[in-house]
Amino acid sequence: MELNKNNNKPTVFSGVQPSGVLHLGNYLGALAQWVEMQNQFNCIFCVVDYHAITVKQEAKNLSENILNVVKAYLASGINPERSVIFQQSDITAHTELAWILNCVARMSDLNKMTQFKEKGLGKESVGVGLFDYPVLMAADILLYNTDAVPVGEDQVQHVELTRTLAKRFNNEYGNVFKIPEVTVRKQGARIMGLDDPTKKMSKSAASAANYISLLDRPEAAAKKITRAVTDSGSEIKYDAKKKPAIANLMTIYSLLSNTSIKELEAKYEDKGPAYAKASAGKYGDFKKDLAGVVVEFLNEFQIKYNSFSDKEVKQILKDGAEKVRPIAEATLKNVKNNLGIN
Ligand code: ATP
Ligand code: LTN
Repeated sequence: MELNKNNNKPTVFSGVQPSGVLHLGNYLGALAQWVEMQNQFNCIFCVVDYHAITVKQEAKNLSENILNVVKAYLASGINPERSVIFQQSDITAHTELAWILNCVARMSDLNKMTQFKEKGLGKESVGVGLFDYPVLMAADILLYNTDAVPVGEDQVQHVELTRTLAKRFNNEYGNVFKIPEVTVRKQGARIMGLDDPTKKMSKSAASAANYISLLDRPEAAAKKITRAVTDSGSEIKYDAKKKPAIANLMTIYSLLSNTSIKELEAKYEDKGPAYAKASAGKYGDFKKDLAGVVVEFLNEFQIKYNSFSDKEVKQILKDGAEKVRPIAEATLKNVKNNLGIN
């Protein structure tokens, strides 16, 4: 990774919380996008452990989950020789800059965040950290002169807030921050729940039937596909409004098998009604094939995932922190200078 060399490549920064096992939505919306970006950009991928503790975590689970997120990055195809992987809490500049940005952010900025409204608002004991977490995310991004932030659709609003805070700081205290752009995939930016195609696939969903975990036993994942909610009719046609469940399954199928939606529609053109008649239920052929695609993907993913030792992963995190620390510290120094805190 040539972070310190002037190779003129734009910088990409993104992160995942070590708050549980990742699911297919995380992979298709975020990780798969990161893998594609590795050749063109200087990529920095963070394990955002301070974000995870905005919700109570068991200490033992958290330390395991930090290593497991790195294993998921590696199994997805992130190459530590090309991209930097590091742990947020290893670089103290993140929390320092977050405090400074807290003094730039307004309550009204944070009150607009829809994710907080969905996750926290109205609950009895919501931590201040959960409300404030987009500010820490802004600090993560702004420390590295980031050009692009590849995320799923649910994070777009947080990157917009990052842009607002960066511009406000630059205006009020002098130019320090680069203004980052958000990048979301055309397909896969919002994978929906298998049990409810109106809500995004989420590891915090009430039922495990909602998601396919990247560590689900492949046979169990196949069953989840078979049992996934479908729409009325039997046609395999992409229509996100009228047939949201089938559109979601088609998106998963298309991305995992590298087949276009059009090709899928053509492949299953005559199969729906025929299969329905054969009493295996509507969409039977399609779901069976999709289950096969998912099983193949998970088998491959899990072999890679299990091939990395904890020791190896810890070394990757240590090396990563050493590479990014000078960049973060230089930005923080500029920020403090402009504030008059030297
Ligand atoms: P969850 O709500 O599922 O617990 P999260 O959004 O808190 O998850 P993270 O692990 O922090 O999950 O998210 C990592 C990345 O995965 C982010 O870029 C996020 O936008 C993306 N992502 C999460 N869920 C989906 C989804 N259903 N479809 C596409 N991308 C997603
Ligand atoms: N908030 C994000 C995780 C996250 C992140 C970031 C993503 C924290 N810092 C910086 C991109 C860039 C989430 O919950 N998915």
